[in-house]
Amino acid sequence: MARRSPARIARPAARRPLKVWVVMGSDSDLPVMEEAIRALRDFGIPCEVDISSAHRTPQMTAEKARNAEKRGFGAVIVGAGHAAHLGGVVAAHSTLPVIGVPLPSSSLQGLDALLSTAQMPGGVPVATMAIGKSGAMNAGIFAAQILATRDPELRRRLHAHKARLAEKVMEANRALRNRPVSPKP
Ligand code: RP5
Repeated sequence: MARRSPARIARPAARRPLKVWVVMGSDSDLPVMEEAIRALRDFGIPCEVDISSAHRTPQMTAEKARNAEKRGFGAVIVGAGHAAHLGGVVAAHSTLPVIGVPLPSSSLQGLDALLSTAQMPGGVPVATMAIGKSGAMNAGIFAAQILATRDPELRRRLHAHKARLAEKVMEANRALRNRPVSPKP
C-alpha cells in the first residue's frame, strides 16, 4: 500500500486553531472593543475585526454571520450600543457562541444596550458581559475559555492568568501591611 507523505496529510478540521470574530456596530465603538482584542492577543488567539451594523448594514451583517463558522471562527464577540441588536442578529444567523458587550454610547450610558443584548428570547442565546471596557476585556477572556475546552495550551494560559490576578491582590495586601500609619494631622 502506498504511504502518504506527511506533508499531504491534512490536519483534521477539529484540531485547527480557531479564530474569534470581533464585530462592532460603529467605528466609534473601537476604543472600548480594543480591550477585547487586547485580551485575545494576550492569550495568543487569532482574531478578525469588523465594523458591521445590525441597522445600517443588515445584509452584510447577516451574510458575515452565516459564513463565520465555515471561515474557521470558534466564537464571536459583538460590541454594540444604543438599541443594540447586533448580538441578537449574529446569533440568529449562526450557531457559534455569541458574546455580547453592551457599550455605553448613548445618553442611557449602556443600560439600553445591556437590556437589548441580554434579554434575548428563548432559543437564541447571547452571553452578555458587563457594560463597557470591563465587559469587553471579559468577552476576550470568555472567548478564550470557550476555545480552551479543546486546547490544553490555552487552558494552561488561563490558569497562569488566574495566578497573576491573585498575585496582584496579594502584592497590594503586602504593600498595605507594610505602609506606616500616617500621624494624625
Ligand atoms: C450602535 O450605535 C453602535 O454600536 C454605536 O455604539 C452606536 C452609535 O454609533 P455611531 O452613531 O457613533 O456610529 O449601533
